[in-house]
Amino acid sequence: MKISVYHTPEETPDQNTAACAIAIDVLRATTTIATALSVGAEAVQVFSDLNLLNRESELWPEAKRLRAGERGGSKVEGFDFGNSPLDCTAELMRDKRLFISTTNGTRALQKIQASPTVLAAALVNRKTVVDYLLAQKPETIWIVGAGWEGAYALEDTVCAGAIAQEIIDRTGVSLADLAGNDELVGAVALYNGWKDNLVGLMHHASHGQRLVRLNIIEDIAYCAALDTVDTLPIQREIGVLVKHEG
Ligand code: 3SL
Repeated sequence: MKISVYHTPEETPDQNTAACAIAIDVLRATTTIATALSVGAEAVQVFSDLNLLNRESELWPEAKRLRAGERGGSKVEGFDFGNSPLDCTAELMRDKRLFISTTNGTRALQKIQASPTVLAAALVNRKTVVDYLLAQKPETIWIVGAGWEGAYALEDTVCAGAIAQEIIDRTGVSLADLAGNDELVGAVALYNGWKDNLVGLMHHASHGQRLVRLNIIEDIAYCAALDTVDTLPIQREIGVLVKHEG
């Protein structure tokens, strides 16, 4: 098993050679997707384009759909939700399809959607991701951070490191054997430096600071928690993620 980390969709090679590709947007898209599926959403369908989301979701029965749209951290006017995992209650989500478009996270998922296996990871569901990887043992794994508009994001890298460190702890594989590129080594070092203060790291992150400016504080603590959501989103068809039933 070799893991390579790409910090942004832009850095990710166009020629996809990974057996398993994992998108991470800790703040907040992949945290929201995992949470929505954990409380009973039927599926989450991702779009980078808001107009396309509107057109596709119109084809779905009204009582069975919800629309989430986020740009720049804020809810897009006319949508049911922005991108807060705390809005994902069982009462609202059960048996609904969540159509979602966010600034960066849904783009990361689209970048890797041609992979044989596509997963969505966050700190909250780190353990379910590692359980899956250890059971399936894909030979090459790409972890793709959503970043922010093409730039590096601390919170996505720390999550990549958390996944890799858990694999090292549970299997005894060496970092040298696991690392597919230098970015993975850096991600593990970042995680080990901050694992006892992940909330603190979120506040150093530029997107964490953006959310604070928007007064979105509770989401940061929720997104920084490790292993609190027992759900692995896996792509069932292009752009459609469902809960993996292990
Ligand atoms: O960039 C994204 O995709 C979002 O997750 C950003 S936000 O956390 O909703 O502001």
